Order: sequence, then structure tokens, then C-alpha cells
Amino acid sequence: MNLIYIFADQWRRDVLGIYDSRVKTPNLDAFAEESAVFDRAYSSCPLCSPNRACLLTGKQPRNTNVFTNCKPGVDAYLPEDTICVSDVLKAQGYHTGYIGKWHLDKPDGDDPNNWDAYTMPGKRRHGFDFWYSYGAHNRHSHPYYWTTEGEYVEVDEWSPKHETDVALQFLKENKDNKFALFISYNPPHTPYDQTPEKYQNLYTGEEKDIKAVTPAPEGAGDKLGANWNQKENVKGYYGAVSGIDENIGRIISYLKENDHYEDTYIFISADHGDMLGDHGRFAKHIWYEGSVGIPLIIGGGDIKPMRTDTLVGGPDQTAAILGLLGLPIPESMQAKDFSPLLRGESFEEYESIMTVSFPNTKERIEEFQAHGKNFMDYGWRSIITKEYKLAILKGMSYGEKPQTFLFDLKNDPYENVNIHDDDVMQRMMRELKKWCDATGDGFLDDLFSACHHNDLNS
Ligand SMILES: [Ca+2]
Repeated sequence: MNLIYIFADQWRRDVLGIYDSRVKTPNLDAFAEESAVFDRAYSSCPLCSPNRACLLTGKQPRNTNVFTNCKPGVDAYLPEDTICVSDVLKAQGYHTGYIGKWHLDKPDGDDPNNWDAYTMPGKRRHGFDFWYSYGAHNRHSHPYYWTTEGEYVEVDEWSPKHETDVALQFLKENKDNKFALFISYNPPHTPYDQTPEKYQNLYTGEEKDIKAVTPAPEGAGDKLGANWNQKENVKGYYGAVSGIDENIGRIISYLKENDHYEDTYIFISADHGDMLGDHGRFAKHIWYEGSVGIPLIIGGGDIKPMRTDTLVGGPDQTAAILGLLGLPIPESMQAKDFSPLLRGESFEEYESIMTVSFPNTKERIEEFQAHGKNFMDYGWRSIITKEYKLAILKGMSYGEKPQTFLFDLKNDPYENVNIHDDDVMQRMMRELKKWCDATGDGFLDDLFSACHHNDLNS
């Protein structure tokens, strides 16, 4: 069996035709009809590099060494000696390829505006033979890449279209080989106005009516600025998703026309979502569904159509890739292989999953260190069950007072009401403790003493 793993950057789950008929994604809707659709897949750390690291390593976000985006001033990068899913695929004889955004290496130089990095051939490419990639840039209309040999290439074309052309060439060249190809599209990530007109013109900008209205707390997520244009941004964002749909459609058509659909597993997903105006926020890095909820559709091969509300985190996708292909899952991976579910076998689901975020700038990290604190024990943690979501914002900066949020997802899917229910809270706190224990997270100890201290003084 072969593998194609396609993920788009900053693509929230509900901007997809199967969830909202105002979104035009005919190819993905048709693919979903014959595939396994996961309605509750989540980003484990809703930022670019951290969730990408979870996907490649199968580790929980605390343990990947990629606690925030790879950017100047912080020591976040994917270590050479970590075993990635691609290292396993390569060792098992797959012809491997990576196309598009990588964003897992230290930037070249210390210009705060340059987050890009050249990933040199060898161990840093973690088993990928074919390479057509860059670190991080948002030049959707004029992208550039480094090739397998390290040659620099600039292109005047919308990046998903160009990357799909490259992917189809890879598939043609490997038609008689066992292959595993990862395609990492940058749109619908900002800037939204680089989406080609033909896709933007499919929309009026009225498609997203904001129902998630309660403002997010200060100090979390990215606040909407004065120049935020909801209508124009929706046109660009939804248009980009329609463009992604068209290009994924080209890949699926190729596989079907060339007798490769039956022997290839196809994953469609994202690294995290985009708040797109919900709760007064844009982008990600916050616990609400718009930020952490991602699409996940798995089809091709012998996958039977199904719809499931099984909770899936970033690293679990990694384990399921290996599980589906019948390959060994390295002990370093901290994930649940849900491939038995896809085979119709018995499967013990997670009761909850945890999504996390850590302090993310040099200044904030140094402040925690100056007070003798491990910054990795701060930020926020969120526990998600099928019915509820708990989020605790302990503080992205030193000295903040912790804030707790509890949402009833069944009755309040837009997370507008912070409920008070002692029984639910106790259950959720037990789940949080389980996850902290399992991942070596010191988030709770210090939090309890902080809360106790506040109680005494209130
Ligand atoms: Ca991203």
C-alpha cells in the first residue's frame, strides 16, 4: 500500500462543504462520501511548527522540542535524532517525498522578520528522498522552494497549483514504486488576498456568520485589529479552500485514472484552524474550536465509508498511518493508533484529548527563567471530551492570574457560556491530571498552589 498525506495550513474543520453547504468543495465532499470522516480531529498544539512536529514524530507537543514556531530567538526545532514517521517509511523501503511548507528548522540568521530556513540534504530531511520544500514564507503567488539537490527555485504561480503539478510528476515517476508522499499546502493561511480571483469570486463574503461571539480573555490568541475586514477575509479564506479542493481533486482523479486509488491511502487534514473573527480573534494559538478543530478524512485503499466522533490528536494520526500500512510504531511515539477503527475492528477510544500551548517569545521565556520557573509548565492546557471542554489559561507571561473556562460542547457548540458545574469540573480535572502525568507536564502543581493562594486572599 502507498500513502499520500495532504495537509493545508490553518484550515479550520467547518470550512468544508460536508459541514457547511455554503463552502464550495465538490471534490472533497465526493471524497468524503467514500471515506472515513473524523468529526472530532484536533490540533494538539495549534501553531504551525508544534503540530507539524507532533505529526512527524508521533510525540505529544511537550516532548518534540518544538514548543513554539521555529523562529529567531527561540530554540525550537526538530532534532536530527528524533525518529519521524518518514524515517520509518524510508527504512521500510518506501520512496518518500515532501512537497511544500516544512517549518521545522531553525531560521537562517537572526532577522526577526525572517522565519525561513534551508533544510540541507541528509538527516535534517528525516528520510524524505524527494524534496521540494521551504521553511516558512507566505508568498502564495510567488513561492520559492529548495529541491532534492538543494537548488533554489522561484515560481510565478499560486503555490497549491504548482505543488500539485510537482506532486503529479512525483506520482508518475513512482508509479511502479512503493511510495509515501506528503503535500503541505500553505493556503488558506494568511495573506487571504493572494487567493486567485477565480476562487474568491465564488463567494460574497457573507458566508461566515459569527456565532462564537463571547470575547476571548485578554492575553490569549490574536486580537482582531482595526484593519480586519471580515467580508474580504472570508472571500479570500473560503476561496483558498475551494482552490485547495480543486487541486486535491486533480490528485484523486490521477489516482483513479491510473489504478492507484485502490492501493493508496489518502489522508486529508490540516495543522490547525483559523479563528476567522470568532470570539474577537484571528489566526490560532487559542483553545476554541475554530483554532483547534481540523478536518480529517481518510480514504483510498480498502477504507470503508464511515463517520466517527472518535477524538483524535495530532500524534495519533502518525500512529494510524503506520498502523494502516502494517508498519512498526516506534516506542518513542506517544499516540493512539486508531487504524483498527478503520478496519472495523474493536478499538478503545480516548476518553479525552489534551491540546496545549506554551509561552512563545524569548522575552517571556527569559522572564519565567529569571523567577526560577520552567516556562514549559505555563501557557494554557485544554481537555476535550465528546461533551465538554476545559481550558485553563495559567499565563503566557509571568505573574498572570490563572483563568478557567468550561464549555458544554453539546448544548453550546460555539463556546459562548463559561459554565459552573462541580461534577463536570472534577471529572475534567482528573483527565487533565492523567494527561499531565502521562506527558511529564508540571502545569498542575504550581497551578494548585497559585489557586489556593488566590482563594486565601479573596
Ligand atoms: Ca500553520
